[in-house]
Amino acid sequence: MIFNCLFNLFRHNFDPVRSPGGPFKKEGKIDMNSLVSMRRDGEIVVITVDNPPVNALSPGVPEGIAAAIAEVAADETIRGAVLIGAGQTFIAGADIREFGKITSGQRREGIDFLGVIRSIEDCPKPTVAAIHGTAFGGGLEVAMGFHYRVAVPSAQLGQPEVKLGLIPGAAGTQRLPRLAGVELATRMCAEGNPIPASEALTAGIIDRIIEGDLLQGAIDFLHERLAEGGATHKTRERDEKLGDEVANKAIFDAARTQARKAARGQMAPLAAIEAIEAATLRSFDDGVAREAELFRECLHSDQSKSLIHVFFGEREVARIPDVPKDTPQLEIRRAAIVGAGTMGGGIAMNYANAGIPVIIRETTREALERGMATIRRNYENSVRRGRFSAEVMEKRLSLITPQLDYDGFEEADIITEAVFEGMELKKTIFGELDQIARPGAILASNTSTLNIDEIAAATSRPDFVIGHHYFSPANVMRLLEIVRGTKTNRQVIATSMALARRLKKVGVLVGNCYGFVGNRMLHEYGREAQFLVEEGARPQDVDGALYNFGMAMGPLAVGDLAGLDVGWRIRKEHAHLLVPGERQPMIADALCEMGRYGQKTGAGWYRYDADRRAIPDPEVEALIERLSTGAGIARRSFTPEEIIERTQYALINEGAKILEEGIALRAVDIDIIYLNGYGYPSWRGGPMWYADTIGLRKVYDRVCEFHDHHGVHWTPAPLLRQLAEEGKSFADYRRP
Ligand code: 3H9
Repeated sequence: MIFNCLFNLFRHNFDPVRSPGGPFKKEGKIDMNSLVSMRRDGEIVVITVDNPPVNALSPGVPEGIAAAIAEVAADETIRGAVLIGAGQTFIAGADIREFGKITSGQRREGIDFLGVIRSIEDCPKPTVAAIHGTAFGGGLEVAMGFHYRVAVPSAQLGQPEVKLGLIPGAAGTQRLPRLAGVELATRMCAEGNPIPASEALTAGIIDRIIEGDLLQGAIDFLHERLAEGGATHKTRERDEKLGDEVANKAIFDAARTQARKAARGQMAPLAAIEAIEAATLRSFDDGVAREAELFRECLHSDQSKSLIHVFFGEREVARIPDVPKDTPQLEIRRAAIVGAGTMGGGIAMNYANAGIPVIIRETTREALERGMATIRRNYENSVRRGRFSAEVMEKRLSLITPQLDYDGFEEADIITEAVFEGMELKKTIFGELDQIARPGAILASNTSTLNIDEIAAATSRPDFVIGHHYFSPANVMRLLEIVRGTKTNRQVIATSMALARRLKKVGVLVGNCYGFVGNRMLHEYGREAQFLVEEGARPQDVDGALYNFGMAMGPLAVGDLAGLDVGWRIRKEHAHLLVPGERQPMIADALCEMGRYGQKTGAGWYRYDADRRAIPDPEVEALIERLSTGAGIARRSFTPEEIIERTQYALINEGAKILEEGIALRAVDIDIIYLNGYGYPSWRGGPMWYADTIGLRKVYDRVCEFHDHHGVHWTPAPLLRQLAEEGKSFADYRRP
């Protein structure tokens, strides 16, 4: 059944005459259907796609375009056509929601994209695609079927399918190299990043940049072509840019090496390269057939389903049931930060990058100068890597005012505290801020674990206190965990979510508990990694298994990077919360007692060479063996699968508790946190989605086995048990 749908998706025999609805006239324009219309402009017609918000190729759009083109071909009084998108954009691609319907078998009829585009290309009269906003994915593929393309200077063109675990599936891998050449097409399809109109012009993807009115410019361009004889260039018949085998081999080899590094573990980038390689080695039709096979493999993969889940998840997290979109927001024009350490400096850079002036305060001149020097060094590195100019750097630096006092804090619309993770210190600072800040200013804490209500209680305005938990390095990591206190005002939440977008972050709202969502789960994950080491796995076995699973780094190596002393200090502060008799890991504290804090001291779980490469250390292995044997722990070796189950299921079990308690609004919120803050592989969709792909029954059964074997810290989450018994998934779950 599914195969049939996909077969339909790629069949070549599209018949526009049979497209649904049939055209009808309305006020001088002909509606091909409700999504595509056509109007006369003298001897030419303008075809408009109007499918808000992004003119995706939902069912009806391709059919409508093809029906309009059929009309152009058949009507002797029409000499050519322009296609344009209504609203903010040209066509941003296939309708991503349709893919899930196909793979789940919900939709039987596929859209014949290939046939539609071929019918456009075969139109005997010249056609022009007029591009503004984005021509992405299927949108660019449709445009490449037109005989000419023009665009406004701000337009972006791209084949971003790999970001959804797919490859172009409407002959994009076959037409793009014919227009842009093999190297650029390979880069665009394998990496998925868009290019601006100027680059598209140089590469030959578009024929002209239109300054001013796009539609008029496109109509003028069409008239010029008609005056020259009205040639109809078919992209599929061009081969002058397909290169030679030797040069192409070097391009594909380099692209494969890059894809294996930059998109480790992902199949789509390699499939995209293979499809373009087919374009260079086979006929157009055979290349299209190979593209279709590869597209189908990608479409049905767990990787694509996961990445599509991530695409919609990143948008879903912005929806907060009791903070509707129209909640009034506070204006953020000026910011201030307490603390110029690693976090404070990174946060200040975020504000400056967004053009918001920010004051940064430290208590000693030495710490302030050190903080500013780090900020400058980070910016200089970006300039060196060509990310922006020295002028931009100076502009951003000029927005950051370093100082030793609270002068000017009374004018700030938001003040973020980013000091040492200690409750007493934070309470003192919030007490001071309460005296200084103007009424209506947001007071945010960058705490990574502490009780936001207790911090808020140190002020007379707990409704204006909120957690803004940034991730290190704060100027790079996309996640902002926004922690809602019991009394936090809805306007403060709405403003924080909007601010996250302005700072180019993904804001995820979470509830208040120790460690919130991310670090509370991390605690279980990191602890299990250490237990595995105590039970006989070597640090490199644990880190290696998780790296191969797709994590950016293994948990022990992350500890070394972040500094083992950070966790050590937090554990000491919270020692009173430990449950007597519950097993606690021993090794990290022992390493700290030896002065092995991680990379910063040249040694932690590993030894580090001058290039910061981790080297397994026999001294650590001896320490582990001595302490674990001394504690009576039986030691054995572990397979990578066991390591993954123990660590991932620890994350998932805690995630289920967090979900049931309402600390996270939805399972997808947890996924987005892990993907953007903890180096979780996007193609696995996040820990909760990963659990769904395994099946909650299996996860629950293993958690029960671990509980029997390892004790109370593996107590199964009631929600995990409930969903497993009901045969449901985390994605289905909505809190009553
Ligand atoms: C493809 O084309 C395959 C082909 O080769 C054909 C194969 C046969 N479909 O991001 P925003 C929704 S694969 C459905 O917030 P922005 C989005 O969910 C596709 N819905 O706006 C959101 O909904 P809501 C290749 C889509 O201005 C709303 O539109 N194309 C699609 O920040 C606004 O989106 C892509 O991968 C879609 N294609 O950014 C492009 N696109 O309001 C993916 C968006 O309910 N899209 N929506 O939350 C984007 O990159 C950005 O959305 C875009 C606009 C840059 C276009």
